[in-house]
Amino acid sequence: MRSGILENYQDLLPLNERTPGYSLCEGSTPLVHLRNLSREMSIDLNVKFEGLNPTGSFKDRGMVLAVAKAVENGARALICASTGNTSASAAAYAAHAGLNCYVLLPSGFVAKGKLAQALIYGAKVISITGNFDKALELARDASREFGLAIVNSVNPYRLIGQRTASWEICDELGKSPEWLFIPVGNAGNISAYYAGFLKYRSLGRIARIPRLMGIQAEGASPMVSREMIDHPETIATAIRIGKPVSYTKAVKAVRNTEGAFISVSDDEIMNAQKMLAQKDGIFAEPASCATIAGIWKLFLQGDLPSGISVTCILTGNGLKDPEAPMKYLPDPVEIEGDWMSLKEVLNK
Ligand code: AN7
Repeated sequence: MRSGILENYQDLLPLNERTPGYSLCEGSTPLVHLRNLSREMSIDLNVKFEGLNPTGSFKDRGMVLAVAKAVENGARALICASTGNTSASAAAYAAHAGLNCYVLLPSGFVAKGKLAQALIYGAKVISITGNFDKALELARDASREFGLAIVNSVNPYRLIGQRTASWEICDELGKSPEWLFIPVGNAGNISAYYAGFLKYRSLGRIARIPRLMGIQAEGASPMVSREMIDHPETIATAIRIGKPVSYTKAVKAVRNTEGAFISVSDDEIMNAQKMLAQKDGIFAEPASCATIAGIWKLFLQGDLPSGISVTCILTGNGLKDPEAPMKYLPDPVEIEGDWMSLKEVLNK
């Protein structure tokens, strides 16, 4: 039977005999070689498709550990704020562990699939006016006042669990990639990858840490402008975040690896999403496609060295948010259901 990250990386995670061994078979996601985009940009481009985790995003890696540790420490209920994916994951693992779960969402800015997930897994969903940053502030207050275990990335176990993705990449490649592109919202995941690579280097499993390229949406790019933003805006709602909790850690991760923070426009993100799907057959959500937009942008500017090995983290599944691409994709061709009508279309 397949196992999850707690079993696969038990030696590198803070587990003990009282930690429940939860698993929805998270992790072990495929590293897919993009044959067409690799050729076009003259690089060796692999994507880590985190959208194939149990709830469709990378959040499951940190969540399984955070929930296991919460139960180990006697928690009865969880709380989180979310742009969507964290809430879907928290709700699923709460169900798995038999806990109640409260989620705070920015009203009107969570993709439909993610909202459906939080509801179907049985979380108490509370929609607030205001953005994610406000929701997180409220969730932290509620966690203190009501003794609820907070499972946002302010919970250290979340980022520790997320390190496992960096380890899987190195285990599979037998070394680290030269460059790594990753979308940045709350800046937790990029910090987790950095910590994961540092750990593997200290164990002698890799020689070098990749250059970390953090990609943000233009309207929500506090890491690029180096100042917090009160009103973040982007079609990539997953990363519609103005005040990243892990700001300082992320700055260090990028500085120490000679990487960079780059912003891309919503148009560039949506073009990249279509390009990834139509050239290489992978449907990732807009926030994830910010990475492809970032690589493409560097390529067009002539700033992407040819021949380098690049891994790109596709953090979430495109199916979570079909409405975003459907805003600009053409409607299907509608015909009468008869042979003559079909022939007419196929002859065109
Ligand atoms: C698909 O679910 O913050 O920089 O509340 O869903 O670690 O925040 C989601 C973030 C990238 C950014 N890609 O990661 C939430 C939430 C996807 C995401 C990010 C998110 P961080």
